[in-house]
Amino acid sequence: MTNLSDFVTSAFWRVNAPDADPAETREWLDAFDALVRAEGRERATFLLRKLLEHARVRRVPLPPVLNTPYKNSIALADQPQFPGNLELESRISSIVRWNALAMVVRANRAHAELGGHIASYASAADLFEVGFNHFFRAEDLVYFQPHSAPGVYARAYLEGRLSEENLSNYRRETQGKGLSSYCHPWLMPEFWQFPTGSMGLGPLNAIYQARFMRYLADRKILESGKSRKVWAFVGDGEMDEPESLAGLSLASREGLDNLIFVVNCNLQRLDGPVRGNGSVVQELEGLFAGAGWNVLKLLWGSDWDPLFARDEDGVLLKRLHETVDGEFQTYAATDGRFNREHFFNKYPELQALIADMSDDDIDRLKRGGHDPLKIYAAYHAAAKHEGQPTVILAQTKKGYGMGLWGQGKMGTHQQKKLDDDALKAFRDRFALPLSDEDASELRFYHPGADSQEIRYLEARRKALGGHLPVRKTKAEKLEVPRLNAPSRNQSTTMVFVQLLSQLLRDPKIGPRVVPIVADEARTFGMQTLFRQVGIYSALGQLYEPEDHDELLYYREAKDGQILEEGITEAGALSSWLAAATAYSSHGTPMLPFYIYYSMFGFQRIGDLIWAAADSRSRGFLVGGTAGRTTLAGEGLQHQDGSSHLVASTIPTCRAYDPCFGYELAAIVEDGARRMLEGQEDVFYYLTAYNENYDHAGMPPDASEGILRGMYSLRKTAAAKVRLLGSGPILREVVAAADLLKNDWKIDADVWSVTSFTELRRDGMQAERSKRFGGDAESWVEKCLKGTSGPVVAASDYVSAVADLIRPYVPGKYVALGTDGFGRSDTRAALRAFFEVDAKNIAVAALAAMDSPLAADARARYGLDHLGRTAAPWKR
Ligand SMILES: Cc1ncc(C[n+]2csc(CCOP(=O)(O)OP(=O)(O)O)c2C)c(N)n1
Repeated sequence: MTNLSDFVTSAFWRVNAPDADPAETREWLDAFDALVRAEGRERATFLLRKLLEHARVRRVPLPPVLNTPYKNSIALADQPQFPGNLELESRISSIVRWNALAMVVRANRAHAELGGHIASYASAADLFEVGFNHFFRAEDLVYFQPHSAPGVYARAYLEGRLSEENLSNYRRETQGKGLSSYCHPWLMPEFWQFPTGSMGLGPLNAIYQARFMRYLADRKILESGKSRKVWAFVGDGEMDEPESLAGLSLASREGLDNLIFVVNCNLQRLDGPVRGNGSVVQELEGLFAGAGWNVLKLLWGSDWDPLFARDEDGVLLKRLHETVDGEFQTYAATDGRFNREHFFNKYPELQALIADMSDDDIDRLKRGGHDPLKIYAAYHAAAKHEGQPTVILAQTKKGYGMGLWGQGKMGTHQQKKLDDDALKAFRDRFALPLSDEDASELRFYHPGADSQEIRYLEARRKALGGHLPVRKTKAEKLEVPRLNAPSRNQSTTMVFVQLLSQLLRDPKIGPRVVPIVADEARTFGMQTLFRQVGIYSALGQLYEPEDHDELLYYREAKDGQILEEGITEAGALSSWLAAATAYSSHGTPMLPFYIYYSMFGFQRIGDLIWAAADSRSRGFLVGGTAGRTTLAGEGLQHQDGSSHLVASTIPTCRAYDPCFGYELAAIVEDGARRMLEGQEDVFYYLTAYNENYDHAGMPPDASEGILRGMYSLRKTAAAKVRLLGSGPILREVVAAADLLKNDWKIDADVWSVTSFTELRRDGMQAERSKRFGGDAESWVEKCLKGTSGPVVAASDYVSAVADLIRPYVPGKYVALGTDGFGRSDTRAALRAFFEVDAKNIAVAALAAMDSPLAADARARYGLDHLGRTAAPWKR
């Protein structure tokens, strides 16, 4: 049994086996060098490829080719001149570091419950600063690591964009002058652009954002779509999120050279090392390279250059390769002496390499992500790189500069309290002009508007076009056309597709409509759009589609309008988010419609939808094949009975469950108007079903009720019971009213409920108004006023959806729904099973009236056995 270090060493030697004939190797290498010198790198790459192909033919096993040595990708000789003032930049970065730290420690001294992070920004500070001073143009889009937000605030404070009062109210937002914990556009709408607080969403969104910029450029909607960059700062621990990885191949497939990832490889996450027993940098290199990215390793600072230059026999590299991340973390947490003894003294050759260095010199050896010269070189190469997205794997130390109190310490992620000694040590480490008292009182430091530092920083930002992050809240208004509701026998999904076609044909709004699908366009009968507006493809269509001789063939085009994302709901939603916030990110309002299997929306990618709400998205989500009984055959994992419940929890989501085409038309028109004309930060969730039926014309005076959530469909003075229904179950409700009338001579009023969730919000608002002395009446109360009898409601969703309005319903209220697991059967059988068909609703109405006829009805409709069986949600 080998021990761990042997294992790692043997893994290293598998790749770096001993050389059996060094002289022969030398000859080959010399020949290769001569080739590069004489004919250039391109030719060398060509020959290498030929050699690899040949080796394959000869069945010679190939070495792993996706990993390069554990050193910087950019050689010293290729490093560009650093154009800034290093000394000044270092002073600025020290001040930002201090203020960021002071902000967090101050908040926690006053209120220990507030939380916050110091160590993450401490590791990322130089990565951010070089970006701010040299690369982030005002029009670029930057996704920041969320828990590094204090650093971004601290910089904005120097820029005069945030006040001392703001900084003093970090994580205290309810009074209006505080700062958000993380990057939340909802809470700081003029500052943060992209919410990244939920790990993994930032990297995924950044990829689709970069792709959407290409889409806008290729469709000639956005001129600058090609030149602007998207930067995403990502944690190495964060790369474990499936979402972080989900879009990598799309980014390279689409050749997104407007996209730069900077993975902050401080080798630690919250609990401990990201890959204690391995190397996260090497793992990520293989992963990104395999996905087709340009990978730049930024591992070592300038003071390592002479060491590598002298490392002729490769012993330094060998030592680096055999060191696992868990050990690198210990080296970060310890001093020069420890590093000398444990890292360098392992081999005599290595010991010799650092013979002239003191322990302090060793202590000062920087990792690449803390050296502005190396960072500049990597960013410069990334920004120039063409044809591929770039990832920079930047090695840093977590808690950099926090000394004994935090640097490389296992628990450093959570460290938010520092004693006076730690504060003074930090001050000294970064040479901050603060007295002992300033340090222990955690005073913020601003060198003054006229100081060299601020003048420099402002000049840099001016040269790059202005401050960042800045979020725009408004865009041009677009006029929305009137929509006509189709009335023939069809499903609401087909009605929706026709409404979408009307919008697409509108000369003003048409080009701004973005239809998005995740490989379900045919499911929703949207294939007509393939031909009408085309599917976006950066490459156009390089093949003759199989169905080219058909009228509605599968048409891909450079200026295609549909985003056909393939089977990735997370990707499609990210595209939707990019389009739904284009009014802010690009000043170009778009109108995205993402239509998907409703079960795979809120349930599967609910957190992305939550982030979209935080982003102040404007657009439509359309949950197709909706309902637990209307999608008949598909069964348990496909039938959605809960999305409306989740939708109700998202403050900016207006969710509707319409039954008739005219309802859908009114809702889409109103929604588009609110978003494009009224510039309201709302998005709509609509459920669309695939049951065909006739769509009657709109009753007079229904329009207000359709939008507010309910309106009267059938009313008689003699009514003894009031029935409410939504989606296609409204038709069961109408049928139940007929049964009550025909079989039991009982009149019933019928109400179409387009949105239980909007009714609930309105009810809550009225209730609150009353609590504070007002006299508002809820829409439910207004509608039901002057009618009598119990109220019975039913939908194709769990009963909790209809139950949302219980507090506002006068008298007895019975909420029916489709609780339980879905299953496959015919619609009629499923509705009987879930007890939401006409017969069950009629029986529920009679029972709610305490009528003796209920028993007769159960017998007549054959429902008596139900009393002896378990409820649907238990079966
Ligand atoms: C989806 C999600 N899960 C968990 C968290 C909690 N969390 C915040 S930061 C963090 C660790 C981050 O580590 P890493 O990505 O390596 O970044 P670092 O702080 O080390 O730069 C965790 C677990 C979160 N914000 N989002």
